[in-house]
Amino acid sequence: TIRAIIFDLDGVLTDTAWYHYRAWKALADELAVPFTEQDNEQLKGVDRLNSLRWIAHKGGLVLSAAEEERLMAQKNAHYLELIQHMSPADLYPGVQPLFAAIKAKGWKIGLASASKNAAFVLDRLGIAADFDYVADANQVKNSKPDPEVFLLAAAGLGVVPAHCIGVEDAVAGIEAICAAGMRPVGIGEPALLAQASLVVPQIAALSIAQLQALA
Ligand code: B16
Ligand code: MG
Repeated sequence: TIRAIIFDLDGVLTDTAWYHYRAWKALADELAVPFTEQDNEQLKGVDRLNSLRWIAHKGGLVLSAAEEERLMAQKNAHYLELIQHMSPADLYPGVQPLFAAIKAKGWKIGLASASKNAAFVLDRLGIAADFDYVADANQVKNSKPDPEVFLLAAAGLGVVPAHCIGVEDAVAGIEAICAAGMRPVGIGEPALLAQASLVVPQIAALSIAQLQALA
């Protein structure tokens, strides 16, 4: 039985992944570390500190705690600037009808995001009120692929993980869903998200019938 669908935010409901990429790219350029869109795939679902450390490691840089703080603040300021003008028009097509179908089934809707900016983005997208529970990076200690944020979302919804489906675009996110004991649905490349029970190219291609069939 399915009782809840728990969504990742960036790359599943909206394309903030692109804005994260642009903000990290600008920082990497400044640090003279080569950084491509392919590199950025590795950072999807990875929290801010671990993303910075990944880039520093790629460039062979060792950063002090103070430098890490400064660079994270700089990246986030740039990212916030980029997402200021987001609006309901930035919601991926298909999200609203899918949410309506989920509610019609009586299933709950949760969020499990590695972003500290999740609440702001939900607000800009005009979908904050659709969620029965929102779990984000402000509440958890361990970043995806650790299952903590998905487990927190399930607990907040009052649904046991075995009755939840998690929807993710990131490799680390699919791992987190599996580790939480939920059924994983991937958005993106089947080759990249091989651990998922079902992979669709974008959320518009995900039907309630496909979710029901995972029961
Ligand atoms: P912030 P998600 C993740 O969000 C992004 O995929 C990842 O690229 C980003 O580094 C992370 O949030 C942290 O975001 O700097 O805003 O706290 O995909 O788990 O919704
Ligand atoms: Mg994501």
